[in-house]
Order: sequence, then C-alpha cells, then structure tokens
Amino acid sequence: MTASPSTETQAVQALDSAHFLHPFTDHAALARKGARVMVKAKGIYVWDTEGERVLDAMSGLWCVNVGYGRKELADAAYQQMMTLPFYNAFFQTTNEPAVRLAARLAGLAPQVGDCHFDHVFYSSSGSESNDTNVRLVRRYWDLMGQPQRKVIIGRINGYHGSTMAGASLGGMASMHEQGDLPIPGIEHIDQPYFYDKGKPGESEDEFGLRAAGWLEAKIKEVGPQKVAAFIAEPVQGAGGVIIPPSTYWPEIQRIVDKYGILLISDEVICAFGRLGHWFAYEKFGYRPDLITFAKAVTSGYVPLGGVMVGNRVAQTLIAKGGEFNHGYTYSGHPTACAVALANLDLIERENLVARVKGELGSYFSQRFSALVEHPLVGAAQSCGFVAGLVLVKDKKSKKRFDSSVDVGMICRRHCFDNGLIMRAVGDRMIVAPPLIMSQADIDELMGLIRQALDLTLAELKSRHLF
Ligand code: PXG
Repeated sequence: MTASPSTETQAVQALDSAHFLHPFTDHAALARKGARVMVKAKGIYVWDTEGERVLDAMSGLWCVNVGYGRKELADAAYQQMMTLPFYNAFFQTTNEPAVRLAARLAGLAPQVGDCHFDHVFYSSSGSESNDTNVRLVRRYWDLMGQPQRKVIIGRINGYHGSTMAGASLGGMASMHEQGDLPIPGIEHIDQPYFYDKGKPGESEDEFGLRAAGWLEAKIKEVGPQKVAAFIAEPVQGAGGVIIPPSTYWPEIQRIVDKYGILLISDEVICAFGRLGHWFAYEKFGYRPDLITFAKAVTSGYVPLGGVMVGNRVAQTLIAKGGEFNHGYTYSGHPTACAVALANLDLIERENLVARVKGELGSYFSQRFSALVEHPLVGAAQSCGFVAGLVLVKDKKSKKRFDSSVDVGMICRRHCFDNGLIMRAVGDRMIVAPPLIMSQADIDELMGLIRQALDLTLAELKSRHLF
C-alpha cells in the first residue's frame, strides 16, 4: 500500500471517519490511520483507490463464493428490480423468486435418516437468522408442551452473529464483555481445538470424543429437561477455522439424540460449496433440525439469510402453531431471492461444489498443509476451501507467542501491505478463498502467504521476539 494516499483518497478517508462507524472497529485508531478505500473487484481480486490490487483470500467476508464481477447476478437483480423490486410476504401474499428459492434450497439439502428439509424461513443476515432460531426453538418446545426447555448451548469462540441473540449464542468473550451478554438462557461449552486442548499422548480421535463429552456434561449440569437446543458451526470460522476431529460430530449426534434436544447447524460460512457440499452437515454425517444460512447464498452480492427448518420443527409449527409472531420486512425479498437463484445456477453450472470436493480441493489442501514446514507455523489444516494455521514461537514445544506480541496482526499487516487479504484470529491466520480459484490462483495465493510469513518472521527476529 502506498505510504501517502492521493488527495482524493484522503478526502474519502476524512468523510469516512467523520460519518461512518464501522463494524468491529476501533474508530479512533482507524481515524488516525485512514481506511483503505476499495473501489472495484473482479474474479478473485479487489482494487483500492491507489490502484493497488489484492488477492481476496477471504471472499469478501466468507461470502463471494462465485468471485467478483459476475454479470449474471447483476442481470438477475436488474430484471427483478424492474419487475417487482420488493413486496412483503406478511399478509397472505408471496412472490415467485422467494417460492422458487425455498423449493430449490429444500432440494439441495440432502435427507440423512429422518432429517428432512422442506421449509425455509427468510431473513437478511446470519445474525437475524439465529434470532429466528431462538424464536423457533422456544416456540417448538412450547408447542410440544415442554415450555421449561429454554436453554440453548453454544460453544466458546463460536460465532453466530452480532445481535443480542447472535452474540449471546456465540462464545466470543470480547463481545460478551460489552453489553451484559449473554442474555439469560444461553450456556457455552469449550471448542474442539485439538492443537490447543489435546492432552499429551491423546490422539485426535480420543480428543474428539472428550470434546463432544463436554456437551453431555453441560446438559447434565443444566438439567436435561431444561435444555432446548445445541448450536454449532460445522467448522468454526470466525473462531479461527477450528476443524473438529472426525469423532466429534457423530458423538454430538449421539448426545443430542439421547436427550432429545434440537440441533442447529450454523452453516453461514460452511454451506454452498465451501466444504465441498451444498450443506456441511452432509460432510460430517449429522442430522440437524435447523440450518442457519446467509452470505454465499447470494455470494454476498445482496444481503439474504435464512433458516432451513427441518420437518420435526416445521410440522409442529404448521400443525399446532397457529400464527408464528415473528418475521422481518425483508423475509422473502424478491430481488435478494432472484440473485440467490442466479447464484445457485452459477455454482451448479460451474461445478464449484464438485471442484472443491475433488481435485482442486485436494490440491488446495496439499499446498496449504505444506505451510507447516515454515519455521513459524505450528499446524496448518484445511477443510474444503477454508483453512487455518497457527503461528508459534517454538514448533517442538508448541510454545505460543505472548498475546501482547499480537503476532496475528503483524502477519495480517504484511499480508495487507503485500497484495493479500488473510484474516488473523489471535495467533491463527485463516483463509476462505472464492471457489472459482484455479490451480494457478492457488499457487499465487500460497506464494503470497509464504511471503507474508517470511516478512513476519523477519520482523519478529528484528524485534528479538523469535
Ligand atoms: N453465523 C456464522 C457462522 C457466521 O460466520 C454469522 C452467523 C452472522 O452473520 P451476519 O450476516 O449477521 O454477519 C456469521 C458471520 C470474521 C467475521 O471476522 C465473520 C462473520 C461476520 C463478520 C466477521 O471472521 N460471520
């Protein structure tokens, strides 16, 4: 990035700090530095006002699965806006894109055992969708004559959004600190992070069973009759790309079955091809009752989210529920749904799900896991097109950097200054690139990551921190 931006850029930066309160941002610090102003994007790249190009290995924010600049999506939005840009679905009306999308999504969610999805409830984001989940879960148990089942169990470092319910279901300590969260009725168990929490001599599979056991312990602690649901991401995304051991999900399924509680699979990041499946529960073989989706359903081109409502909940709600007093102005937004349909067409036509599951995913995984050879990298793993590595001070002893070093932020700065967008979560560096990446794009990405790691190592050495 150029040291001193143009006067035009500086003018935008000044307006930005005068008026725009950014999400998850230290506003005073940003005002001192000035935000980078992004102006255009194409394929896997984004450009700023200074003409600098960056490879966007985070797909916007885990969402631009089909890449940037897809005319088909702009055309779909234009057509729908000129026909019926918006109409509500509250008062006995519907619209064709919302109906077609619901049916299409139902068709894409595979039936596993008695787990079957015929219905969709729409929102405009992942956070709203998880608020909907809380409403649905509580309504379900009321209708089942068990209104005492109110408690929802989530996980430490899980991310389920930023509304009161979303932030509460999530397990981010920094979010809970602000605003007296979580709200009552939400409990958390620890995350299945083997590198961090595995005991010496314990195998990954043994650890997976132990980590799932924390759910059973929490259910017993709360009282099985009070627990309504467990919510989790198939692979924790914002928590640092924590890929669970293969034993974890089957054991979670056994436990939720044993206690009859609902299972919510928050697939806001993991669905729509990211893990090589339309929906991620299929990959891990579990049977959710509710699935949260958002982001890549439209590849982020317009906001849309929702909940896939499994038959256990949907049938009860429909048969016994009467009016469900919940919904959003934009539930079933025709333009958003039309863009989603065009996006699903693109994913299908370009075989993106199969590409991630097949050769390209294997190539990505092989190249990413090779990063473990770098002196700074303690472990590097991927699952489909999400990947995370941990930066360590000493590989042998697994010694980590002191949090005051903020090693992830050092690495992120070197990425950002050298043409790569990669996220830092504590001492973990993570990527979730667009699914359209070619083998050559993957090679370029890996080269940029290595370069950033080398620059980070050089800086740490020069500061006598390594
Ligand atoms: N669930 C999951 C699993 C998510 O990843 C949400 C819900 C909330 O979605 P909305 O659309 O309300 O933002 C998310 C969002 C990050 C980051 O820094 C991740 C998300 C959002 C913002 C930042 O990795 N995920």
